Parts: sequence; structure tokens; C-alpha cells
Amino acid sequence: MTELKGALIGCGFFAINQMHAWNDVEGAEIVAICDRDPERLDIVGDQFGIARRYSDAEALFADGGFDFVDIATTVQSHRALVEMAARNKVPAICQKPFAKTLSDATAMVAACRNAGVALMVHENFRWQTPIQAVRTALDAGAIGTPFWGRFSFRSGYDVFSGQPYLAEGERFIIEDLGIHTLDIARYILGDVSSLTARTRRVNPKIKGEDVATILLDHESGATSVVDVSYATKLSKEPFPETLIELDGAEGTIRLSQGYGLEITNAKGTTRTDVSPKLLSWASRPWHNIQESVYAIQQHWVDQLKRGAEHSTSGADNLKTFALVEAAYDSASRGQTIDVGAML
Ligand code: NAD
Ligand code: 89Y
Repeated sequence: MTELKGALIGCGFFAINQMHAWNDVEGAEIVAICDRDPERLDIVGDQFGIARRYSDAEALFADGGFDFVDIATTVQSHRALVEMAARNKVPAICQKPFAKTLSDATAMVAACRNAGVALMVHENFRWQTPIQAVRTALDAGAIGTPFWGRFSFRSGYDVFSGQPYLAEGERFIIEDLGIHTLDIARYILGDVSSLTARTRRVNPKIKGEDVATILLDHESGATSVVDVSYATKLSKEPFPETLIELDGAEGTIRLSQGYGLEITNAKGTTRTDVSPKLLSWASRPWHNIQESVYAIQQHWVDQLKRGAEHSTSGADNLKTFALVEAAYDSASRGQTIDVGAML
């Protein structure tokens, strides 16, 4: 298979997973890295044996020699870096959250479209093995047409030690984690026409909200609830599992803690273990996320080679990002938001 050459910008906490995954992906290799922090640049460069190292993204693009860029920085730099990739006609992957605002995200999609380069958001949660198993069961007609769903992520896991910036922003759980849960709800039940949300902060040591409850009206007529919390202390910590309940005209699907998938329909009840694989470089409990990083990066390469649209293209992700903005808007105004009118 022809090897695509990639450059990675942002050598922080999560980029380590992306670098490991690039080693496993067929058909691509990382040839250059960039970070404005020299210490992070050397840690990742030495760990993964990358000689070409840059502290400035403009200098990286000026030297070129790569077919795509993987942007693994935090949100503040996403718009500038995606637009830089577009100006240099380089296809780009951008980490979530895609942008600071929906209007920034819309401009980023337009810049890549006008430059004729692919843009994919690293929205990896829909690529998790258990989420794919739910989608496969639905597609196979296991429960008929779904009319109700619940997508739930409730945890007390300390995410702040690895990602201290999460404690510092005005916005926290919807923008950081709920964005994935909202994307899963869209992936499973389709696009959303309106949304109502309530939020609160329980942990006094952080600035943003750590609990959100969101009611979604899907265009299909289905109703769902997305509920996320980092203030929920359970006897058995579920991080980072998304639990799913789906009721359909002909049966039910339950994805429960411990990666158990239960499907009930006229044929009876089946129970399957849909645990993610523990990749050689992965560690529990992150292995569910880590496997999905590998899956989305392989998808990037496969679709790029085919010239085909990515599952979480920039254009697709605008519809998920709109839900994030709508949720904050709804929670602050106490009103239901017409999502269709935002896009
Ligand atoms: P981090 O702060 O640990 O790392 C970001 C790195 O980018 C830093 O080393 C910083 O120096 C560098 N950087 C920032 N702006 C730069 C620029 N303009 N040029 C060069 N380098 C620059 O952050 P992180 O925890 O690794 O998170 C990165 C992104 O990954 C965030 O957007 C976060 O939401 C996302 N994330 C995604 C998942 C997932 O499952 N998809 C999980 C965790 C984090
Ligand atoms: O940043 C978040 C993400 O995308 O997945 C989990 C996380 O690391 C903490 O909430």
C-alpha cells in the first residue's frame, strides 16, 4: 500500500495516543511533528523516533513534504491551523472541539472546501467498538424503528490531572465530553431539529459546568436524552463508557456498564460482550477511547485514498457542534432551541 506522509501539530497529553495509533495504521506514517513547547516536542520526537521537529507551524508547512496534517492542539489554535492547512492545500484532521464557535467552524469548513482539501474532525467516540455494535444491530433491523433513546456518560473519574485546562474554562463538560455523546446520539438516531438543556456545576474546584441533561428532538420523530456528568461517584467507575438505551417498535437495545449488549425482540433476548480490544500500547480504562483513535485514523487514510467523504467530515461535524452551542444557549436562556435554524 502507498504510504501517505503525515505531520502532527500538538505533542501534548492526547497526541501520544494518536502517535501510537499512526504506528498501527496501514498506509500512513508521521514524518514531522510540531509543538511550540520544546520539551513536549522532544518527548514525542524521541519516543516515536521523529527527526523533523518544528516549533512553528508556518515553518512546518513552508518545508512541506507531507500529504496531510493531524492537528492535536487544544481548541484555541484550531481555526488558525486548519486555515493554514487550507492555504497550503494540505488535507487536515482537527481534534474536537472543532472550534470555539459555530461561525469559526463554518469558516473552517468553507476554507477547506474552497481549497479542495479534505477536512475530518477527530470525533472518535462513534468509532468505539460498543457504539459500532449498537449501530450494526439497528442497521440489521433488530428492534425496528427506534422511537426513544438515552445516551448516558456519568462518571467521577479525575480528568483534571491529565488535562488541567478542563478545570479552567468557562465551559466544561458539554464542550469537552458531551460533544462526543451528542455526536453518538446523532450517529444512532439521526439529525436533531430542536434541543432543551439544563446544566450545573457540582465540583467547586472547577469553573465550568460538570453536569448536563439534554433533551433532543430528532428529525426522524424520535426523542432522546443525553445526560453527562463528571460529578457522579459510583461503586464501580464506568469511565469512559457511554451507556445506551434504545426502544424501537419491535424491541429494545441496552448497552450497559462492562460493555454488555442486550437485544430483546420477538426472537427473545441475546447478550453479547462488545468490549473494545486492548491494543498493545493501550491501557485500561482508556483502551476503549484508544482503540477508536486507531479506527478513526485508519478511516482517514482509507477515505483519503478513495477520495471519499469521511464519516466525521468538517461538514458533518457542524451538525454536532451546533448541538453544543444550542445546549449552552438553551441552558442559559431556559428555552428550547431550534437547531435547524442555526445551520
Ligand atoms: P495538551 O494541552 O496536553 O496538548 C496540546 C499541545 O499543543 C501542547 O503541547 C501545546 O504546546 C501544543 N500547541 C498548542 N497550540 C499550538 C500551536 N499553535 N502550534 C504548535 N503547538 C501548539 O492538550 P491535550 O489534552 O492533548 O488535548 C488536545 C486536544 O485533544 C483537545 O482539543 C482535547 O479536547 C482533545 N482530546 C480529545 C480526546 C478524544 O478522545 N478525542 C481525548 C482527550 C483530548
Ligand atoms: O477530553 C475528553 C475527551 O475527548 O474524552 C475524554 C476526555 O479526555 C476527558 O473528558
